[in-house]
Amino acid sequence: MSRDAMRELQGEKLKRIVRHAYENSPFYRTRFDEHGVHPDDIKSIDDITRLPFTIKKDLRDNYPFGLMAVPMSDIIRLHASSGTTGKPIVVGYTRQDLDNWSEAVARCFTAFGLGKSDLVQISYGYGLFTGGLGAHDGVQKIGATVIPTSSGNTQKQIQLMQDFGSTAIACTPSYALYMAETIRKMGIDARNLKLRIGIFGAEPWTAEMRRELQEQLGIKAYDIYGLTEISGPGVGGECECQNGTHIWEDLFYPEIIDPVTLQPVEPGQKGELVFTTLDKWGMPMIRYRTRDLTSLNYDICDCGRTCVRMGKILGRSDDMMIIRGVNVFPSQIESILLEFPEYEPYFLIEVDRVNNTDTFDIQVEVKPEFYTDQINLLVRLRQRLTSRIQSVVGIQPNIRIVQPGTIERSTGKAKRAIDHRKFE
Ligand code: DLL
Repeated sequence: MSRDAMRELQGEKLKRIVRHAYENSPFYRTRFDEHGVHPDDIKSIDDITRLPFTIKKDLRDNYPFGLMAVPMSDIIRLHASSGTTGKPIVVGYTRQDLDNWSEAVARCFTAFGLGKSDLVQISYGYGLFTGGLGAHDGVQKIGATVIPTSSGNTQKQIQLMQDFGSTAIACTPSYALYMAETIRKMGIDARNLKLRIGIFGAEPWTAEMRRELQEQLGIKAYDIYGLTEISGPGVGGECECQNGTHIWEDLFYPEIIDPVTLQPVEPGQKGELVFTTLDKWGMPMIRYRTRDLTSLNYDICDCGRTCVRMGKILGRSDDMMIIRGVNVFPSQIESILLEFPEYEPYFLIEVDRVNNTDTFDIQVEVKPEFYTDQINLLVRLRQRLTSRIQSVVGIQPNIRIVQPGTIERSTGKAKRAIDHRKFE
């Protein structure tokens, strides 16, 4: 679709959804009235900037069903996300919403090269988390075979993967890493499995992690992005070019804003991603601030798809830690660690404040073949990692090398950092 035709379509859809939200959700009506904007003011997609933002706190304050814009009898499924603090946020879907969501996921899977003859093992958690059921519906939509294993029970999963001949695996990248490790421990050669495609998302992962997973599992690893508030997985996905994540912008309209001024940034610049759901009726989200930091690229992709591409998620603004005044993202540590063949890709950052100074500890594991009782070798290895992190991040960490297997393996979203500091 040409850019002009897409903007035309987005404008038409925006007008409909804004009117629906205003007329059926007391939350949006009050919010729009307070902001002095009325559905009649929305004439094209350019008018979106006249609308107020919605934030996670709005969902928490209106827990559980306060943002629904249809009678509860039209809601046929609920999902929720617990987040790190406080009450969960709850989302509700009409039948149409579920259809649109599975359409989005199906587009991702098609772009990954999956089809009817694939057997897709879903190792995202099933339940209130959107990963399991969201991916499940997408697999069924493209007519592939779904293997709904959910997460956990790793050895049994791998046994099934071998017995059934799963050709694709959908899980978090950190769980995929743990699976690869378990496959090795079980004495299985990953190259003898039928796996060819990995469908990884729900947490940030770096280019280095992609290389590692592709190598260890003998697959092509694709990124799939999404969030509960906007539907779940499949808001966007990569294509065969693996040069950005296509956002299905006829369903989810993306903007990038400066998180401080809240103004749109120049095209191509980094900032906070904001979404408006153009075709979600149970619980529309208008200009929802995701907290995810990334950029958008409107150049047409070599694959021929015209939908905008999003860069890798650098992290959530919530994940960013300010340590001794310096911004630190766990993904920076992941990239650096993976440059070293001696280290496992597992780590845990711990930050605290002692005598008014921030401490910055990182636990890392050395691969069993490099783990030695020769202290001087480990000390040298530790020094190399310390100075590499210091040169990239700008502050010196205290590296602790721990025994292989010590750092907790994750079957869902990995916990990569703990901040013990108390902020009043
Ligand atoms: O994680 C939905 C999902 C499930 C996406 C399975 C992909 C695969 P939430 O639990 O609400 O929903 O978390 C959403 O996770 O705002 C990002 O910060 C992060 N996230 C999701 N996908 C990616 C990705 C699901 N591909 C939050 N890369 C989002 C980086 C991601 N971060």
